[in-house]
This record gives sequence, C-alpha cells and structure tokens, in this order.
Amino acid sequence: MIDLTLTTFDWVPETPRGYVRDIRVRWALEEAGLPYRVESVPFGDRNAEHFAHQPFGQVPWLTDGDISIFESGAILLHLGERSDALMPADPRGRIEVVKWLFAALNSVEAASLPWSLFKLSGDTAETPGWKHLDKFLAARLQHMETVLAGREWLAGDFSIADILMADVLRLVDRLDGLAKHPACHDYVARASARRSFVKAHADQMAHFAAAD
Ligand SMILES: N[C@@H](CCC(=O)N[C@@H](CS)C(=O)NCC(=O)O)C(=O)O
Repeated sequence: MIDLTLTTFDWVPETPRGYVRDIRVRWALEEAGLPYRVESVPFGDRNAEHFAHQPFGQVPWLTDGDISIFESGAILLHLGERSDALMPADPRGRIEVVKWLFAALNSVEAASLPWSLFKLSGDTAETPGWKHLDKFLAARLQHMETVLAGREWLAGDFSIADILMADVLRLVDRLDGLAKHPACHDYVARASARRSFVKAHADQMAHFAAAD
C-alpha cells in the first residue's frame, strides 16, 4: 500500500521559489505517476517535530506510511525502488543510476552549492576564495560537458539520476554558469521540458504563492 506525503515549507521568499528541493521529490512522484499529498511546516518557527523528521531543520522530507525519509537523494532512491520509471530493477541498470545520483550530489553539487551561495550574495569580487570556487566548479562542469555531449540521459533511460543532476545544473544555469557549457545547458533544457517537471514546478510556485 502506497501512502506518500511530501513535506515542504509553508512559504519561502521569492528568490528560492522554483528551486526549493521539494521540487526534486515532486518531479520524481510526477514522473512515476505515484499519488501523494503535500503538507507544510512553518518557514519561521521550526519545532521539535520538524527536527525529528529533518535533523537540520530543512525541507523536504517524505513519509511513506510510517517510514520518514530526509535528504532529497535518499528520498529519490526510495522512490526509485517503487517505480521502474525512476530506476531499473536489474542490478546493472540500478547501479548505473546510483553512481550518477551520488555524482550529482557529491561531485557536482558539492562544487555548485558554495559557488551559487557566493553568486546569490553578489560576493564575486576577484578574491582568491572566489577564484578557487569558480575554477573548482568549471572543472566539474567540463567533465560533465564531455559526458553529456555523448548521451541524452545519464544512465540509459531517464531516471532519478537525471532529476538530481538536472536540478543541480538548473541552479547554475539560472546564475549564468553554463554559458561555456552548451551540452550541460541543453541537458537542463531537455530535462526541464518534461511534462513531469513542468507540473512539479508549477505546483511548487502555486504552493508558495498561496501563502503570500
Ligand atoms: N541536503 C539536503 C538539503 C536540503 C536543503 O538545503 N533545503 C533547503 C531548501 S532547498 C532548506 O530547507 N533551507 C532552509 C534552511 O537551511 O534553514 C537535501 O538535499 O534534502
């Protein structure tokens, strides 16, 4: 029996709208056609129950019956086990997806997140720290450029690995970081043209707008 509830904030400021990580979960759920509910917790006061589900006081988390899961990567892996539309069941196909899912989080987002935080705060003066971050991300993007120039999706058919990688690269694209990486840019465009993403994005925007 499937009983899925996604929890996100009740409201966030304008800037992160469309990029809050519940979009990864919405996207996967839409892609798989799994029924789900969305619940909200206050963005302002985060209580003990919130921390019991997400120890960093963040979102998203997903409950599946009495199982509660935090970390968008862990949530997507859990959903991948529930749908062949998200991850193949055979061990070889599965590990291809798992490798790229970790690469999105641990090799690309590890570089793109600090870079994005600097960009969003406008702190991009040519300091040694910024130059280091910019070079670090450029190197990771260059490797992704080679990979994505040769394939449509990371691990055969579209999978949770693509949801994570495309969402990680989508924020870089928003901040004009893919100008020299056309294959990465095209990959983001192709992934975010999927009906499942368009619905997930519209639903997230409507969710936060409803609280204005
Ligand atoms: N590694 C976590 C990161 C979660 C995260 O950064 N969530 C943001 C929203 S996208 C958040 O809750 N920010 C509020 C805060 O950190 O206080 C995941 O992938 O689920």
